[in-house]
Amino acid sequence: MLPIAVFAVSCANSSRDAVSVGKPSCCASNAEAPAAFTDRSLYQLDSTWTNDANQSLKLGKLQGRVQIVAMFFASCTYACTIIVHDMNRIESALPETARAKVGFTLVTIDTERDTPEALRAYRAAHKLPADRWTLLHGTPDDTLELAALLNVKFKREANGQFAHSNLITVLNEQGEVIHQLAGLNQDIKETVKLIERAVAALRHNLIIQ
Ligand SMILES: [Cu+2]
Repeated sequence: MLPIAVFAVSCANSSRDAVSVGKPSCCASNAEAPAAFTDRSLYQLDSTWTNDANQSLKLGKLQGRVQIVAMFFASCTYACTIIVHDMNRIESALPETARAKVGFTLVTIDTERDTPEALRAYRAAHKLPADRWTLLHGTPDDTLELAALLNVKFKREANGQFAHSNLITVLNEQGEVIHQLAGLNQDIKETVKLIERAVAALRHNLIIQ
């Protein structure tokens, strides 16, 4: 039952998009696309991001852990607070051994106001541990590209807020989408189970495909 659900979500939500944006393996230049990533991997993206410690990194840096990813903006007064709270609930629900192999990544859609400094303040305000949580800022184009791959839609409104999808995405060790939790305040049981399975696969060096 469970694996089928995983595959269905993966196919429906991201694999096609990932293939269309990622470089086809036939044409990938060795210098640009790390051979280790599959063509469904978000880690193929060449975009450079800045974290809240002002360091530049590629998404491939997130490889090696199961990653729980959401797009958000720091001044959101409603939904993003709940998205982060839902991610906190997932974090708390994981057994300690699994938690150490899971990362949580927030990527801002507010490229103008959410500077690395603003993200640093957000981390402090929400007490997000530095060893597990990554907060990223990118260029508007790179942010749009990642949003498209994650199936996140967003639109800036006149009051400076954003209307946006409420989605939490689970990436396996290779950066492939294996699950998405849509909505706010959802039941996280199934998501936690899937993360634990992905962590178990990681521990035994297997790749979920
Ligand atoms: Cu929001």
